[in-house]
Amino acid sequence: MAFQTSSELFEKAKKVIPGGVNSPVRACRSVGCDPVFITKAAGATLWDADGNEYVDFVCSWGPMIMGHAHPEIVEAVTRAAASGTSFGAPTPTEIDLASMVVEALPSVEKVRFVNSGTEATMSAVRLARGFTGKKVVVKFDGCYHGHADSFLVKAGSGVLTLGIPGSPGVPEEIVKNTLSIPYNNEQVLEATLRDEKLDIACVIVEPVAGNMGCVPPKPGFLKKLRALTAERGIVLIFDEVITGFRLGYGGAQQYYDVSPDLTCLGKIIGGGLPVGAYGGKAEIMNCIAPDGPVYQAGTLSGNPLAMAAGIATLKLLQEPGFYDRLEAKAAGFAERLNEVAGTFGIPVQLNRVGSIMTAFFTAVEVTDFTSAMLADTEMYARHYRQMLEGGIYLAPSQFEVAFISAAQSERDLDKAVKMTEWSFKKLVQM
Ligand code: KE4
Repeated sequence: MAFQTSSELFEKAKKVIPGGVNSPVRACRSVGCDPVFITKAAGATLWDADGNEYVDFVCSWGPMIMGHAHPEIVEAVTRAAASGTSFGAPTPTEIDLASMVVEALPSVEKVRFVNSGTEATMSAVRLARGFTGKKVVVKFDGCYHGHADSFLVKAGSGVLTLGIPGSPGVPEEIVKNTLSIPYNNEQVLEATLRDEKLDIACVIVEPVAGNMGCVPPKPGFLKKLRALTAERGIVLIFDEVITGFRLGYGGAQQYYDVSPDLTCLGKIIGGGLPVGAYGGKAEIMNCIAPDGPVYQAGTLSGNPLAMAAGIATLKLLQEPGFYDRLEAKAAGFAERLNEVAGTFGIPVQLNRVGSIMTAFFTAVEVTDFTSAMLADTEMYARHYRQMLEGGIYLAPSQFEVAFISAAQSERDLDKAVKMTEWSFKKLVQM
């Protein structure tokens, strides 16, 4: 195919794909520019159709914790492909990855693979409703659990970024059973979960919110949530699609020492291929077909390529000291960003948990959806465009996170700090 620039490709894409993208946030609408089309990636580097090079902090929204085209992951997928890509039948590798997940997460006795985080959370909620015989799902304002109907109520990520109130196409009858309450608010949490009039099946939470930007749980919030849900046999679902194998090999549930009833996974466990998973107590998981009556299925669930990529990735994450090194790298980088912001007097709240972080352009501490919404999205958009120009690839939304991966070198981080200085200097001059 003849050489085509990103803008030529975008024009072509828009003719055959809605918005020219296969996921809304990629359209860069909230940061006031057109997307670049990526043609190649290796390690922490992305190349676009115009030949520009970027240091990647999006990491495909989380999966690429080992960086792009990691040789051991590529080799595992290539080898698997040579033996066939999908059989629609059980394979040994599904047991291998399932066993690794069960071993990593003590709260997970059984796990079912699906093909996306959305499928994982959608299935976990259906399972919780089936297991309890109850209807109401409690979520938190600004948290995003994928695009299943029940979740598109005050959701985060693209829904928040694009300012879509919820979503047309989701009937009132569906969303009336979804109750969204403020994140990090123990008073409202207690009043809601103790309200006997509410027929609550489950609470689903991002143990670290990553879809209104990075918002850590306040000390004690998750433990309070665990205690209140246990009181009434409400199923507690940790949506660890971002935090799973990201905050540590045991995810957020190990990091905060809180044990949910069900866990949803995605992103990292697929090593860049389409995988989601939901798992938890055998007592609950045994309600899933074919053992139980709650139905869930998938043509490509557990397919050999995705399993091979996931197994190779988790093996690399088991390397002794991996997360300590990632934490040190992320902490050092965050400290340097804070210094730069202080130098230019730009109001920035840098929220970080492990290798997940967000720089909110606001002077107000960001602890929930309401405070996140005070961030200056225009200033973020200018910063985004300037950093892109400077060869740094950030999330095209103030309400997403940046990821530190094993692949970013000190040189890459130095460049990112230098470009941040350059961008902030331009911001204060405007
Ligand atoms: P997917 O269906 O996109 O694989 O996963 C949905 C999902 C579920 N739970 C959490 C906590 C998530 O963050 C996500 C998806 N994350 C977004 C970005 N924050 C994916 C990017 C996109 O939508 O293009």
